[in-house]
Amino acid sequence: MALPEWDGELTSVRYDRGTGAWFVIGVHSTRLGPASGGTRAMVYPSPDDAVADARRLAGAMTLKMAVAGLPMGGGKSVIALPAPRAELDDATWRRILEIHAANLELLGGNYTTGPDVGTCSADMDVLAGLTPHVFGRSVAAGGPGSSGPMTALGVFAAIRAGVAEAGFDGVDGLRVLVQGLGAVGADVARLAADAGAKLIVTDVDPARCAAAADELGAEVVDTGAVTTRECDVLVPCATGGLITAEVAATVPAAVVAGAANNLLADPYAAEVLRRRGIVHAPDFVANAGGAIHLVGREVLGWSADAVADRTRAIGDTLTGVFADARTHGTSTVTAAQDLAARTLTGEH
Ligand code: HCI
Repeated sequence: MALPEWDGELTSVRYDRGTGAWFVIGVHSTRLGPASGGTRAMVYPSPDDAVADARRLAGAMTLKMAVAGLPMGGGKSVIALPAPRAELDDATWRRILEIHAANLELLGGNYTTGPDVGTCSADMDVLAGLTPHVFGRSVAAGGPGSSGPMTALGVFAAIRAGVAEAGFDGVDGLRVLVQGLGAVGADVARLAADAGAKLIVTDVDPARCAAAADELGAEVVDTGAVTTRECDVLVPCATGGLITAEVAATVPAAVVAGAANNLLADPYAAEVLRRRGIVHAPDFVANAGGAIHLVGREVLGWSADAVADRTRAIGDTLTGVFADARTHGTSTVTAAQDLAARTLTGEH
């Protein structure tokens, strides 16, 4: 395997012959506290891709925690599955969680996991029976439950801040295109519809689109149209990598603000968006509501109301990031990275 340079602290990689799964944990930084970030379980083209994804996602978690003011470092787990999760039998999935829990135990609390793409609160309940280094158990099991609603609330605050920065007078009447109607995207769509947006939606699952059309009056478009359909606000809530430099140069939106981690396929895309005057809410700022929920409830002892208040404050953080970017003539990603760096180096 090629070993490109990485600025993180540790990567653990394990292959299990019995299940055919690869287990990767990227511990990017423990500078502000124990590393933390979810467990992503999906099929990858190769184990190298899984390692690269875990490292990139772990790095984003470090920035997310720093900007959100949470006393945690950044990490992420990736389980590269031998087949899509829906095709795995229960015993195989259980065995996969057992091996993951054993890896978490080996890291001894320097990394705590939680749910991410491909895992849910019920999986955290299983892990929590095997290791204490788990956030996000179900409410029934004594945990704080899904982080989806708080992630969505924070993304909606980011949309509002982005819309204001772009010179619009609120979300009412704007064309808001939501890509991905999973736990987060479906909630964001609901919040946008309640605020009077003209909703446009797309998802790989036609049933989810039909539900959004029914319940929210959304217009449904083809998944392929997401970067070419004209809209005011593009809200990516599927997996990352949507915005390549080429897409950044052509996407017909005024604001880009969503939940997907690692939205930019190419860091240069942020600069392309800036030059086109497109307001871009960096993913690691906009989608921090989930981390605020888990760390707020489980580490800091915050009430649900306090978590919601801190999550809504993502809008104010972004307003500051947009102003910094304008002042210094940088992309919003650079401005948000600088904000994180000031916390990480102890400068305020
Ligand atoms: C994320 O924001 O991508 C994951 C949130 C999270 C935060 C802390 C532990 C697990 C997951």
